Amino acid sequence: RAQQGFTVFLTGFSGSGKSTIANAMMVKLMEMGGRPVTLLDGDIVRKNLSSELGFSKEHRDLNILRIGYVASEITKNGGIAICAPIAPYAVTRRKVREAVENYGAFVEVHVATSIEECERRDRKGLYKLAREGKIKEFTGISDPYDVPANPELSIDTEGADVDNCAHQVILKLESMGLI
Ligand code: GGZ
Repeated sequence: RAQQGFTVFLTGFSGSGKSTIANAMMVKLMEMGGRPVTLLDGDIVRKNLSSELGFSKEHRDLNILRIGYVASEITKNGGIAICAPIAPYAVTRRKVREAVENYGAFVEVHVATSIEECERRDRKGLYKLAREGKIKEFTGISDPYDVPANPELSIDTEGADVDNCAHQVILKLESMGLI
């Protein structure tokens, strides 16, 4: 019997390491062969599916529900979807979980880098702009983030390198019987 599809949904602050971990996982899963792997990264989606949207609660929710719809279609067809948006609202993440679980497994991964560490790194200079009020409604600074209450996995990136973080997700997928 063909293996079921599944969605890995990484959530966390800007600069938490979601994209980096998603890319490393993508490489590992593709090396294993078999099912196609589709990456739905925050910035890819915002450029190609959600280019008209901003960062109000309504627009973030729309963005996440679109990602969830695409992930559920991929899952339905037996593929692997890796999503990596901030997805700050628990209710919206739950809706995506429900959509995906109609067809396969939903693996929520909290990339739990603290806001202090993300701001200290400030790789793109966005936190500085948010502090200066030049970016409004910035997640963790001037906009909310609901910490996941029951993720399948929570990753502490402060004591582990990218490869190790991606490996933790792979081990979780193995323990769930998904790969
Ligand atoms: C949060 C923002 C904002 C605001 C622009 N708040 O580090 P980045 O740049 O590449 O990741 C952030 C990205 C967040 O988009 P998402 O689609 O993942 O967000 S959501 O899930 O909430 O829809 C950041 C950039 O967009 N960015 N303004 N105000 N991040």
